[in-house]
Amino acid sequence: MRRPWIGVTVKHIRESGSLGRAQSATETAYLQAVWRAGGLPVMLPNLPEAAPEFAERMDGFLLTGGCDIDPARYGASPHPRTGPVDPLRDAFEFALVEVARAQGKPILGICRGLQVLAVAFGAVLCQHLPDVTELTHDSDAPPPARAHPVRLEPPPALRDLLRAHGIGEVLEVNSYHHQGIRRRADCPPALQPIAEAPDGVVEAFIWAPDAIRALAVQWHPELLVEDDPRHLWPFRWLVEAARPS
Ligand SMILES: [Mn+2]
Repeated sequence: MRRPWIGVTVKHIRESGSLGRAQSATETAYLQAVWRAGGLPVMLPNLPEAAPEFAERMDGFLLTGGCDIDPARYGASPHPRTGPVDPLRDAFEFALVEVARAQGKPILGICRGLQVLAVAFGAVLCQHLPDVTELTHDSDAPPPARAHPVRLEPPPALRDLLRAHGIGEVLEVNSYHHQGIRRRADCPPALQPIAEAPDGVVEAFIWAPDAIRALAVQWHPELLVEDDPRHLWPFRWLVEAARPS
């Protein structure tokens, strides 16, 4: 059986010694997790005009972590702690979500990827969670540290998958974000929250117009997989949903 092609989004980095020219890169852990879950990871450059062709040729998408989204995308002015932003990456990823949605291709969003999906569906993000909660979401503990638990409320369509991975109602996760969806009521109506931190921050949601077409998590499962293979479950969801039927 051929592995589904999973398009993985990338960030821009400026490596010293390259005269400040931007390079396209993503963390290897994402690519390895996609492979380990049975997918063929393919890195996608931030070319907004190419989004329709990627949507057609890939079987599914992984929106990776990274910088803050330009708050203009959700009609807000920047908080002093927001930024720097990457307008080209924003343009590409928002275009990609639109065309992937239209084509019914499954999307997994991680960290910034959750936020991109939420904003694409109309959410307004909390731009700096430390202003509004005592819980540490912007942890500086290196992987595989856990920062806080999440309480899962999976829909029936995810229950078998979670059971197969030995995951119950509570999952200890890492947390490397300072923005997010403050509470359930801030989730756009099209999105169903499926995990919440003890302070009410939305830590995961699905978009399921019929079957689940998007899954998003605010934590970084790719950094936990090696320590605890149960964390592969979001990648397994993506690869199975991406399998050409
Ligand atoms: Mn968190």
